[in-house]
Order: sequence, then structure tokens, then C-alpha cells
Amino acid sequence: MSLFSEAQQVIAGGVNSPVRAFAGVGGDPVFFRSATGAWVEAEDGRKFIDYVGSWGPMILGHGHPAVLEAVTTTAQSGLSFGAPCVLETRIAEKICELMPAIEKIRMVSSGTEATMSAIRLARGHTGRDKIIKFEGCYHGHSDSLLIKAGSGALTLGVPSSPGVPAGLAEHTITLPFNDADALAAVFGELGSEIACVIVEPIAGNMNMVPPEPGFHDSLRRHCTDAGAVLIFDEVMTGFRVAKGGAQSLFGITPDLTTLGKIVGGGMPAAAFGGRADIMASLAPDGPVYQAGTLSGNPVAMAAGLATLELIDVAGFYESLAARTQQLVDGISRAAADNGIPLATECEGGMFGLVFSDDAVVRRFDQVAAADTDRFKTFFHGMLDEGVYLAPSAFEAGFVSAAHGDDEINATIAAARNVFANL
Ligand code: HOZ
Repeated sequence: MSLFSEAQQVIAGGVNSPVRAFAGVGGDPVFFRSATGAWVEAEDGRKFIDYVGSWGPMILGHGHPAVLEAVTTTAQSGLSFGAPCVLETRIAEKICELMPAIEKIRMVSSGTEATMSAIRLARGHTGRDKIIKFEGCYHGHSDSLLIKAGSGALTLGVPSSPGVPAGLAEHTITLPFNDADALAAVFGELGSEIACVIVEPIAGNMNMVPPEPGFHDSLRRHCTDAGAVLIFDEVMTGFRVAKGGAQSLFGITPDLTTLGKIVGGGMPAAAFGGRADIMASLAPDGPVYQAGTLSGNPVAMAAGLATLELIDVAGFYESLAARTQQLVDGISRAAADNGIPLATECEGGMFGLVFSDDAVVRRFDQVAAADTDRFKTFFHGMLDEGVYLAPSAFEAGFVSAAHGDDEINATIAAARNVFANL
């Protein structure tokens, strides 16, 4: 019996998170047994250059010695206290330093918890119910946010999940990403009822879709004018596209920011934070309740803090961005040489590849219209060549500091081989 069949006997769908099941590309998922640097190794011994990086956290590459040291040393002193520890304060200080819009923070255990809690806080703080999100953006799997969502919801064709009560869904207004006119119209009509706008500042769960120039400025302006809370969901982009996140690239100060992935350095940690006056509405200072047994877990804090210290060195992002650009340029050239239309994006250590006839992709409908069959063939071709990409046409890719010339060049050569037979 295959490992996947065994897993299917006891795990729903055989996986603990849907995109991993390969439903978006067909075939059985690869089971990993270890990972080092830019590489992952499967249970059957195959090795792959990894562009998933645990879906974003592994910006330093797998198994960075300083992160492992921090984790093992901390673990020796206790796996979990359920009480305050100094590491929580240290990582909070570091995050606030790297992202000055975060004046106060709260650590949680997953990106879903971070966004769910930020939404509740925004609602509790403003006393309003309505929220705005954008089509194809994914903010985790809590009820208010699983409406026209990206990532696995899109991959599996259930962007609006059954199980979300209609009475709750009616408070979520979903608008097209990058459509400033639609935003203005909704604020014109309902501005005083809107608790918050939540956005992935660079969408990364409908492949990678950057904002149009000025889009975030209009979000900021409308939220400020209407007294609504602007939430930048930087679970994916935080410390990934730039040291200060996407907000530093676009010069926007959100009211709240959600973080995950890199902030846990590969351990389950995430966070939300922002304006001190809003965060003061959170229990125990204020009435909005949020809690978690493993929130601020010392081992996760140690991994996250070690990671944040290592990315905060001169030249880190310049070098990461150059590597990512080298990869994307090489793949782009290989596609063009073989007459294959491919729209590409990259920023910092994040990239996107969309098999679209449109050279520039800025809207969800463009991603939805892309050639997913071609992506499936490309994905499996790359897998056969020893390159592990996200098993869905709707996910972004990630390069780490451990990806060197050898890995990048081998990946470009692999893409060239695959494109020649597409
Ligand atoms: N939501 C993640 C991708 N954007 C997938 C998580 C996982 O399968 O681990």
C-alpha cells in the first residue's frame, strides 16, 4: 500500500491541509522525510530543489544551524509553559522594530488565528460588522474569510465553503482585487458600517498578483475617511518580500498587520498587531476576547526570533531578490524560447508563474482563465526533473537564502527541458 493510501485510511483526505493532496495537479503527494538548505528528500530517497519552503517560513533554507540551535536549546528548558516567558517579549520587540506600524502585538499559533483575531478585534473596536475582502485573496479558513477565497479553496473549486452560516457571510463584502472604483462605490454606500478591509498587499494565494500603483493608497484613504480598520495580511509577504514587509515597499501604514510563516521560523507561530489604541481593545486590557494555550510557545518564539535576527543583516534582501530575479528571468526566457506564454512576477524571495496569454496579470479573472492543464504538465515535468513546486496553479513560489547558483541554474535547465515538451 502506498504511503498516501495508508494516510487516507486514517487522515481525512490523507493530508492535514488540502493543497498538499495534489488535487490541483493529479497523482499522489510526495511524502518528505527530511530537508536541508534548498533541498527536500522524499521517503523513497528522491531529492528535490524546494520552492515551497513549507509554504513560506523557510526563508533561510531548511535546517539553518542557528535556528536549530535556538530550538534545541530552548526545548531543553521546557516545551511549553502556558505562562509568560522572556522570549515572547524579545520577539515582540524585534517585530515592532522591523515593522514600525506594529506598536503592540499578540502572538498566536497560525495565520488563520491571526487573521480571525484581527477581524474580531476590528469589529469589536469599531462596533461594526461588515468587512471587505478581495476575490482570490486568502486569509486562512475562518468563517468570515472563506468567501471567494484563494489558495486551497480555489484549487479545490470551493472558494466559498459550505459550513459558513449565511448570516455571517452576508457581512463579508468581496470585491475584485485591484479595483479601486468598486472600493470607492462600496465605501460611498456603506462606509460608516465597515469595520475593516483586509487585503494581501501582494496577493499570493491566487498565484502572485501585485497591486496596481495607487491601489493601497486608496484603501488607506477610504479606511481613514470612514473610520474603518485597514488590515494588511502579511502572513505570506511579511519578511518575505522585504525586511519591513509589503507595507514598507508601498509606503503604507496599516492599522493592523497579520503575520505568520517566517515569524515562526518553521515552528507554529503567527501574530497580529498594530496601532496601540486598537490593540488596547484586546483582553485583558479591553473587552475583545482572544486566547491560546500555545500562544507565545517558547520553542516557536526561539525559532522565530533566531530567523528574524538572521534576516536583519545588511544585503540579505538584495541577495535574495537577485536570486529570485535570476530564477524568474531564466524560466521566462526558457518559456519564450519555446513559444510558451508565461506571465511572471517576483518580489524579494517570492515569485509567481502564470500560464496566461496576458503578459501582465493583475486581476483574479486573469488568473482564473490561465491554462491550468499546462500548469499540471509543467508541475509533473519539473517534479520528474527534481524540482518541487507548489502543487497548485494558484500558489506563489518561494526562494530561500540557501538557493545558490547551482540550484537556480539547475531549475532553469529543468524548466527548459520541460517547456521543450509541453
Ligand atoms: N494555505 C497554504 C498555501 N497558501 C497551504 C498550507 C499547507 O498545505 O501547508
